[in-house]
Amino acid sequence: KSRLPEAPATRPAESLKQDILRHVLYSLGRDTERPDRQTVFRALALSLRDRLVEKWIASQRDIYSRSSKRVYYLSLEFLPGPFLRENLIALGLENEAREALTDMGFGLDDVADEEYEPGLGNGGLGRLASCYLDSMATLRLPAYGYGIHYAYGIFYQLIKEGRQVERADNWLRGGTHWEFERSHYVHPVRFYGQVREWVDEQGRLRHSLENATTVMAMACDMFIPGHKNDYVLNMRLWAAKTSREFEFSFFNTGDYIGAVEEKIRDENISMVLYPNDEAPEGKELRLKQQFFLVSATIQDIVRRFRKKGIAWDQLPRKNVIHLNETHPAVAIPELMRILVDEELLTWEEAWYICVRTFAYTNHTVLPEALEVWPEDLFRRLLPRHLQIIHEINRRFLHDVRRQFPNDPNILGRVSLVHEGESRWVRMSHLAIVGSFSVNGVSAHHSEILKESVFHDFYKIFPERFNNKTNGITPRRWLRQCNPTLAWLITEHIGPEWLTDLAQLKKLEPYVNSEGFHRAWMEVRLRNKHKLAEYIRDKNGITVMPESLFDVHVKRFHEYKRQLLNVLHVIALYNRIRSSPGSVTVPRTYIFGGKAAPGYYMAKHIIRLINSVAYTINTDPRVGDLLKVVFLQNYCVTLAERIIPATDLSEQISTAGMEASGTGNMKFALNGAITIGTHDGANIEIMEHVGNENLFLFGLLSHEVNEMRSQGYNPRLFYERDSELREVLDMIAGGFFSPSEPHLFRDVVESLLNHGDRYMVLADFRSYVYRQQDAANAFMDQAAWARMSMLNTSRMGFFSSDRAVDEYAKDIWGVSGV
Ligand code: 26Q
Repeated sequence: KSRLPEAPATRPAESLKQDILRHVLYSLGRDTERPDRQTVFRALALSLRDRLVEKWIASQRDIYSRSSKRVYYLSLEFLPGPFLRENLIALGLENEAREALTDMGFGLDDVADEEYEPGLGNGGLGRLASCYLDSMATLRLPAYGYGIHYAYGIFYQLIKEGRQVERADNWLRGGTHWEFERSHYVHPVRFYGQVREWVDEQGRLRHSLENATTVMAMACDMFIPGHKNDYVLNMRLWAAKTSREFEFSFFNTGDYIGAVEEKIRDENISMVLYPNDEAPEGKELRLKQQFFLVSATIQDIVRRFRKKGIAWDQLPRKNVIHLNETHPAVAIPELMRILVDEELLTWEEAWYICVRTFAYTNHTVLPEALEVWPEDLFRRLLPRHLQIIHEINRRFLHDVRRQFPNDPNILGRVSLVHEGESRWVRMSHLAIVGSFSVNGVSAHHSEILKESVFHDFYKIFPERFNNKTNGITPRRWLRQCNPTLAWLITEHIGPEWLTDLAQLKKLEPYVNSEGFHRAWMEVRLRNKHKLAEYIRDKNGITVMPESLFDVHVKRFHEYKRQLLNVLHVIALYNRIRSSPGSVTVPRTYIFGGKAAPGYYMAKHIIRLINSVAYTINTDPRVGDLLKVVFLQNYCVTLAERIIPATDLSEQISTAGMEASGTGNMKFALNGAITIGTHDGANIEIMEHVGNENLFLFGLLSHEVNEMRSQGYNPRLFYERDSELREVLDMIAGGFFSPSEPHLFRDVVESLLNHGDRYMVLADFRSYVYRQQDAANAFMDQAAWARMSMLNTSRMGFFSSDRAVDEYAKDIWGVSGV
């Protein structure tokens, strides 16, 4: 076994500085005399990549030599956020980097601000995947993240005249410094074409794809270090490359420009991340992306497995493939195709292997978010896969018929193909039938899956259903984004909480210590000062750091009910105007989040918030009592600024609709108090921090269902509640859009005349009451401080280390190397 190069014997800070200068000159081709900040950032990143790749090679050798069972985490999205500080902390090089940079005349914070984050995800689902990679690395699991190397990530959001404007997110423009592009390392991905059926010499019926289009998938690797454990995982992202450059015939066609056009068409596959979450867009290119990820990844998995030289039936003993939502579910027929068509296993042998290899996590219960594809499109793009899905379905329905002879209707309900006027492939049904494990992401959500969304499947496969409540990594979401609070904690209980978050419990004895109180609140106030500065900088609005920072940041969606929040803001505004003195707690409202570019109502609500903000912020009667701020382009980097400065965390989805939420956990971990509904992980947060340390309100999910089935009438709430009525009348009457009085009429219509699908009006009054409770609590700063500390100290359960450990033990059957 060859030796890895030894680290030089000089001091770490000095050797880091030498590396930075070496990269400035030899990798970036710049003068070492006066490098600019961006150059220094990139050279530092390259210096860290050197250290990461060494540890990665060593980690891979460990996995290989132990012949460990591997975990493959497949996700169409990863949202890692900026890497610099994370990697410095994980490698234990923060102080060294600070020293090296100071030596060169730079501050670490300024240099870190040069980083532009890869936005290769929409929101919760992509961020969860990145938290889990962090924990898999920290737990030393033999794991690999697989995704797509989109050239353009989630759009950059500008707010112009109150409206969302989308700009391309060309995150690669400055070159890449964290990844290795492996241009020699490519897999062919084949789609379109026709299935040819033939009989081979042994008389077997064979299937192959003729006239397929081939695109190459090139690996780009990024490194994910564990926390100070010398272990490094990789996230392998596939970039599409034309296959034509790999063919000599390219030069013989004569149609040079035409061939280049085809190259562009091929490389389009990994061009852009689809910006819709929760309401998928059924575009051909999206299905192509999904298959592109799947095909390249399965080839990688099979290649590694083949090297072992063991029988195919050992595949599930040595590998588990985790499907992050149904987006990569076509992996199931793809593995079947390889085993049956190429490796010539029988159907039964192949299926036995598949169902023991795949596990599926569901992240949503919204009916419009369940992924389906028109059968015709499927047949055109992936003809052999559709045949395989039909065969899976035929056998599955045969078994179901035998299991439920007296319930013929169940067949239509569970079929992998919906048969109505048009035929649709149901990806969730495929994922459930082809996996040994199906999990939800909070206790509440997992119950809903069993009771309603997938009730039939629960009857058929009860043993497959389980819960894995989401978690977040405390390295990024406390240590890195809130270093002063992290330091205060470590000072009192030591640093073990970083890898064992349950240790935060040890803070509890200090909740009665006055000194700790003061220190805690000083740190929080300093964070609020910094955010206030940022707000002044970006939005030109002056906010009071001492005011209650009430924060609602997440993707814009009607079910997340940013609208409910703004209705309450307007109600407060009216109270201030009509009876000065009735509102005593000054508040700063902070909103942030992107709307899918084609989601009319979500964009309209963004516009409403900005109009309300303008009206309130410029009304002299309001003064410091109320400020409303919309921060543009909410992303991981911005979340890291906002969360440590938040007092009140808004988690107010309609009960039964937010699968889990993870923002809720990030806020509570940093000492914010939650105002929220009985939904997703809010319920478990309440169970851990105690009902007296957060503000829950509103209908329960079964009450939402009952109210709906009894015929919910939002108008009743409008008529009975004069404060609500005034608010809605103002919006509809153009109070916030004087030059366009009808501008926001649609918003009010959706509530009053289109059924208020998300029960905003039904929950309004209890929200207003709970907000008053929150304001009253904030007036007693000592009591608030206590609540804040208790939130942090009781959040141990919500570490992604706990979540990933549960996945490892209960689903994957793997342990650390
Ligand atoms: C699907 C097909 C075509 C185009 C887009 C999509 C698509 C993309 C993203 C569908 C859904 C998503 C994202 C879903 C998501 O982020 N769900 C969130 O997952 C979190 C992690 O489990 C939960 O905490 C949130 O409650 C859930 O909303």
